[in-house]
Amino acid sequence: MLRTRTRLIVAPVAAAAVALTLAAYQAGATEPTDGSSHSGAAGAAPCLSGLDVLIGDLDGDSYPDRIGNRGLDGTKTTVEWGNADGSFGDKQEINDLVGAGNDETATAAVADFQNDGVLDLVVNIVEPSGGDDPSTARLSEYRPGPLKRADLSSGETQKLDIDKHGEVRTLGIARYDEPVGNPDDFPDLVMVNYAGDGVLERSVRLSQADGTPGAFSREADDKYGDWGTPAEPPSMPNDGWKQFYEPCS
Ligand SMILES: [Ca+2]
Ligand SMILES: [Ca+2]
Ligand SMILES: [Ca+2]
Repeated sequence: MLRTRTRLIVAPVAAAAVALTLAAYQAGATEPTDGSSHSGAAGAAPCLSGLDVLIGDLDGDSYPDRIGNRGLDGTKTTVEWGNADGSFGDKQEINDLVGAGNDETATAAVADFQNDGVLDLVVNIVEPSGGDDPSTARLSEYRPGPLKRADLSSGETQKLDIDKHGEVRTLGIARYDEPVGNPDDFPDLVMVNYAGDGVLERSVRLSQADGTPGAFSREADDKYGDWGTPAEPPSMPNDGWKQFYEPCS
């Protein structure tokens, strides 16, 4: 009789243990298989490997990817997709990934703009004019991650006006105090545009309340903008990543 009672008690406990294990497994296995939807489960926070390489998940598969930014001006961005074993795939140029034409230049800024644990992309594609007048960008977009590996597209792409006052030459992130209200922890955008007639302008786009890059603001540009010439260009902050991310341990 005692033995039977024991078995009756043990059985539900064992079933509960199995259920708990399954729930824990399911909670950890939330990464999407096609990289096209938000995982909801953030991987490790992005971190810096040296000055010009950011390690973080860009496609939402939970494995860290390697984003290169040689020169820290957004003109030589590269992506190496991370594998499950911690290794990285071949280095791919931003121009190829976003489908820029032979005569076009893709400029990019990668950061976790809304701090949800997945990296996001700001990209501008323009065919440089080479003349006195600036060209109009073919595309200026904010692409919240996760991004598709094939073409860095996002399911939530938004148009940006970063080409509003000229041709984007360099692009990056920076931390600016908000001109009105409190400073926030969302990366801001900074760029140097060719405005025409030999004038280069540094312009900024401050983050909005949800982290999305905002629109052009005269007030912000009066405070943080600058201008110069190709011979004496306005300075471009190059410590944006350092302002937001710690070195990888
Ligand atoms: Ca990844
Ligand atoms: Ca993000
Ligand atoms: Ca900000």
